[in-house]
Amino acid sequence: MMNEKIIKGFPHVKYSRESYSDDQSMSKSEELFQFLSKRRTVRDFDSRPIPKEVMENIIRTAGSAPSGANKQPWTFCLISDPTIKKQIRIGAEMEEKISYRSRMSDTWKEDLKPLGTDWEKPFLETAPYLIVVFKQSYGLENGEKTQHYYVNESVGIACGFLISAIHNAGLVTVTHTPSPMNFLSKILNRPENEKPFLLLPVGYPQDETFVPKIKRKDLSDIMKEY
Ligand code: IYR
Repeated sequence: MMNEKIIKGFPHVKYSRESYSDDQSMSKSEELFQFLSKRRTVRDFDSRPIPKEVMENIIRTAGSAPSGANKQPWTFCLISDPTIKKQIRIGAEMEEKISYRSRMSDTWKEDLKPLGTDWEKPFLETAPYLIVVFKQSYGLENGEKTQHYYVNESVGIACGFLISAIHNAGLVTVTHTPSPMNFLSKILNRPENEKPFLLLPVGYPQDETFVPKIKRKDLSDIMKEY
């Protein structure tokens, strides 16, 4: 069996995949749609701990996303230390307080009203884990700068994988974007090539959690066929 070969001078491995009939494909696609449709952004967390192995698998899944020239320009900081969580909460709430008071427009605040958000972020301490995703604007290999490509697109796609993996493990999250986010680089002591991208608390939802009654757009509104 030839599972490996050299193509244009570079090693390749045989691509293997599950193969499905149209009927199987139909039910697989329907099942994933139904499953991912149940995902909701949750802001009320229980402090019940999560095995670290679960978090490692979730981050491995995010790391399997496609990226520009396969540079994998991301770092996922996994935080469970209560002292660091507290520092992050203080930093985030400091920025959020200013944002809600003076940086965000009236229209923006009006748009957020159905979601019931405000500057207070208790979930940053309640959730057993925080994941801070950093994008690597460029690489640093033995002190040498290397080029990265389509960094925002790549890290955004990886975050999609991450959020799906969190949902798949029966956990919840909220994509929190305190702005500006540079306080996270300082607290986590990240190198200069990394910029904070997204902050996700991860945990179980509180018992009896309510989420906003909002709707997703219909297929006809998001898909245009040619
Ligand atoms: N970053 C703030 C505000 C906020 C902005 C958007 I756009 C949201 O969809 C939700 C919140 C916060 O996290 O509260």
